[in-house]
Amino acid sequence: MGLFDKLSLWLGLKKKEVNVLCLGLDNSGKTTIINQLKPSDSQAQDVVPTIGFSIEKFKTTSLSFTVFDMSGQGRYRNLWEHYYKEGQAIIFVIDSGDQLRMVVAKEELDTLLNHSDIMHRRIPILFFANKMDLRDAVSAVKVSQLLCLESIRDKPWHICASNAVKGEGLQEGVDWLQGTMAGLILLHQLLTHRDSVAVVISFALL
Ligand SMILES: Nc1nc2c(ncn2[C@@H]2O[C@H](COP(=O)(O)OP(=O)(O)O)[C@@H](O)[C@H]2O)c(=O)[nH]1
Ligand SMILES: [Mg+2]
Repeated sequence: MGLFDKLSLWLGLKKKEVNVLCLGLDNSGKTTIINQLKPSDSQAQDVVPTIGFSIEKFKTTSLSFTVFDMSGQGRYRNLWEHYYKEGQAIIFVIDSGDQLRMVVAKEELDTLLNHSDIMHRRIPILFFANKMDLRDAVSAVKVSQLLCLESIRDKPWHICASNAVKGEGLQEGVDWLQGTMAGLILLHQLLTHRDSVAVVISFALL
């Protein structure tokens, strides 16, 4: 069973599908990460090649990943933006060894954060400072500084150093995403069932 299937089991999400957007520049390691997260016993993948830009879609039992390469595709942006509304969590992957393109990664992140379908939502963002094994790789703290992550105040976010080829660092990220999503789901349930929760608490206090 893969990491994300364990996560969905733990959350009791057997039937519900959670949409995770996996974003980042091309070559940052997104496909490698998603492959590592897939259940080891079901490597079936549904890759949808699209002329001009690429969207990969992977499905596990209850999680649906949509993967975009964000660079070099500005002119296709309006075609994939409509996936933003559906996303309930974001995994943003950075090539820590590619300092030259870190500026481009920051621009893409800023564009994403300022998008009307993302801006006002408390959608959790997990950053992978990937390719930590490369000699030129900068630390996760440095990546966080270069991307100005401290300025993200209205969304839960977390950054993990990772080596996707070896699968290192991925579990830590998944653990964080698991905890954060569970907290958000609980909060949502508490708010939507406010009245019944109040009744239960009143009875408990009697
Ligand atoms: N050294 C190293 N190479 C990696 C790592 N993650 C991915 N790669 C390699 O980087 C290249 C691009 O990876 P890929 O997953 O296709 O990137 P994508 O374009 O973001 O989907 C491939 O050759 C991967 O094997 C990593 O953590 N360390
Ligand atoms: Mg890819």
